[in-house]
Amino acid sequence: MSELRVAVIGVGAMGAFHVDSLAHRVRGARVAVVADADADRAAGVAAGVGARVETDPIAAITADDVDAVVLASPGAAHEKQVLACLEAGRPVLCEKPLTMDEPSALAVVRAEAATGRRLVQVGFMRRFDREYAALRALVESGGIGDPLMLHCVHRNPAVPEHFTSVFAMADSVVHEVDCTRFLLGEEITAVTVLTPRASSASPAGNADPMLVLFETASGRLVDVESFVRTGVGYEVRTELVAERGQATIGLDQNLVLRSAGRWGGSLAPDFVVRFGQAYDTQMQAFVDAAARGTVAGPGAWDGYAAVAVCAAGVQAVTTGRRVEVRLGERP
Ligand code: ISE
Repeated sequence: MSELRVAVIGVGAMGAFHVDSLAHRVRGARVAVVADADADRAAGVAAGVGARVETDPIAAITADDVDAVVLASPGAAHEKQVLACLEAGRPVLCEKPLTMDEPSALAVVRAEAATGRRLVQVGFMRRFDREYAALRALVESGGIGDPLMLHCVHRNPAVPEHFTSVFAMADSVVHEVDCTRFLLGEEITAVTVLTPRASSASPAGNADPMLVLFETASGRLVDVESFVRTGVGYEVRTELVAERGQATIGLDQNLVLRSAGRWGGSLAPDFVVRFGQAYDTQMQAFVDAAARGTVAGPGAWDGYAAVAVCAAGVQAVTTGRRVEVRLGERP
């Protein structure tokens, strides 16, 4: 195959970023088709990369001039679109969430298993970030012994009004769910959410910040500070505490400047800046694997587990109780 022909479904901010990545920073692929509910937006993005526009996402997924699919459509559309990719035998990179609830996510896992191939990659891009990859390699090497705890900080400078505590669980904390599973190599079994005094910027009735606690299958603990209206910058830090050492990533020390009697670094303004390299590396891995008719990185089961843990997290934050996670059987 010369160049992998990709259909990008949904070209809001994230989809448009993926189109740019495929067109300018990733090797071996081109954007063949762009589909979006907003036809003008699709036409504008498609024109910039010489792609054609398709108004029906399923028609784009099944088109003859498409080899692989990137889904950056709204989460509620994912289930139908991922199943269409499986039916057509097309590798798909699906942004999170895989689907909107546990039964439908498990149905995707089973549908993929029935094809006998790995075709679904879920967009947990942090796994492709250099620092997360280095931390995972450190854990695997056994260099600092058995991991015991993770301390995570996930802060956004600002978010829109619709970003409730429930939304933050599924949209932000979901990344720590996947990182926990990635770094520790085991499932999360229970979630508890503590809610301190809310920021005055938090919409009424919502908990921002919140402290989320994960328990894992082997008894490790992970705490996550989720604070999406800090008014400061985009900060994602993780400290791993192990038996013979600790390791921290996300210190934002790109450039430490001394000037005018002060010294300091700078914070990324948003996740596309902080994780720009991770998004592009993720896309390159997807393209390389899709050219071989498969996918790389986090798959349907990882997407399902994240949906299940976030559902428990939503229950935990709305009831104030500790909620256990019970995963279905892995095919
Ligand atoms: C956003 O959707 C993301 O996926 C970012 O990685 C996350 O940090 C942010 O909080 C979310 O809103």
